[in-house]
Amino acid sequence: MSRIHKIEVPLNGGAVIGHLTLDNPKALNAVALDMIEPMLAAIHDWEARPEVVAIVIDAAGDKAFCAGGDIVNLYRSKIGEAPADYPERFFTQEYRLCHDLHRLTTPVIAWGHGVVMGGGCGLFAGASHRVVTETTRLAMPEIKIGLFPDCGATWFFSRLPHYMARFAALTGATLSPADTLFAGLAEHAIRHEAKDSVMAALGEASDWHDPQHTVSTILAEAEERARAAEVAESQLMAEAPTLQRAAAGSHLVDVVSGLAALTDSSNEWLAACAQNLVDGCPTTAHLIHDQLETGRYLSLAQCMQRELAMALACCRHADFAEGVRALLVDKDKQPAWTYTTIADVPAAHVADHFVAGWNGAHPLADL
Ligand code: QUE
Repeated sequence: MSRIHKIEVPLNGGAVIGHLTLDNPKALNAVALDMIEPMLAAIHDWEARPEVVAIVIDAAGDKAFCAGGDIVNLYRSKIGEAPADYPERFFTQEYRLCHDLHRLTTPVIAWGHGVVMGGGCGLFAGASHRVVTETTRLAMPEIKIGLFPDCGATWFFSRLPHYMARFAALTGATLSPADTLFAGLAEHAIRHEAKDSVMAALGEASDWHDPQHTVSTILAEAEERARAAEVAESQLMAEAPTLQRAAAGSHLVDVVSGLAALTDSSNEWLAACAQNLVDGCPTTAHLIHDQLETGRYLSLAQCMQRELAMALACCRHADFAEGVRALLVDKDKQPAWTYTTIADVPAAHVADHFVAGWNGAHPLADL
C-alpha cells in the first residue's frame, strides 16, 4: 500500500487542484524514500501543467502532519538491515523535495495539524501557504538525536532574528501555533474542523487568473470564520527580551551557556527547552552555529547542498546513530555522545562535516 495518496480534484472551467496526503500515521507520517519519490514526481507533474492551480499537502490521522524523515529506517541501514546507499539516496531526495517545494510557482497549501517536526518542518517551510491549527507543535529537535536542523533549516532559520534562530535550533524548542505566527514560520491559524470547508471553497472558486491571490483570500476568509483561539498567547513573543539577552554572545560557548542557564527559569517551557540543549549533542551545537553564521549568505540550493555533506557526515560518525538508538529505538533517553561538552569537540571533527561524502559530482548539483 502506498503511503502517499495523490488525488486530482477537477474544478468547473477545467482547473485542477493537486492533493497529496502523507499516510504513515503510526510513524507520525515520517517520510521514507518510497514516499518522497512519488511526492517529487507529483509536484513536477503538476508544476508543468498550467491547469493545476493549487497544491494541497496534508496528512492522515489526527496526531501529526509529519515528524520528519523516517530516521528509524536510516538507523537500520547503518546496522546493516537496509542497502548501504540508502542514506545518500534518502537525504538527496528529501532535500531535493524540500528545495523544489520552495521553488514552485503553483501555490502550495500545507495543512500543519499536530506534530510538524524535523524534516516535516522542511516540507512545511517550502509551502507558500502554511496553515497551523490548534494542535500544531513545530520543532527542529535534531540536537536530541545528534543530527542538525536540516531540510532547508540552514536557509529558513538563518533568516529569522538571530536570537530566535539560535534558541529554536540549539534547544529544539517546541513552538505553539501562536509562536509559529510570531516567528513568521506560518501564515494562517485555522481550526482543524474548518479544513473541509477550506477544501470546499477551493473546489468552488472560479477565478484562478491569480492563483496565489485566490488561495490567500480563501485562507484569510477561513481564518476569519474559524481562527484557532490558541494563537492568542505566544510565549516566544513574551520571552523575546529574555531570549535576546540569553543568546547574545558572539562565541558558541557564550550562547550555549546563556541559553543553558534558562534551565533555572520559572517558565516551564523555557526550562524544558534549555534542558534539551544541556542534554543535547555537543557536535550538533557546533554544526548549528556554523549553519546560522553562514546560511543567510547562501542561496537555498547552496544550503541544501551543504546540508547533504553534513547529513552524510553524521551518518559516518557515531552520534547520529547513538541519538536515534537512545531516543527512538531503545528509548532509554541516555545517549552517550562522542564528546561530553561543546569545548571538547575538536575543530577538525566539526570541519569533517563539510567534506563531500559522495564520489564524483554533487548529487544535488542540478538544483
Ligand atoms: C528529534 C528529531 C526527530 C525525531 C525525534 C527527535 C526526527 C524524526 C523522528 C521520527 C519519529 C517517528 C518515526 C521516525 C522518525 O523523531 O527528525 O521514523 O517513526 O524524523 O527527538 O529530529
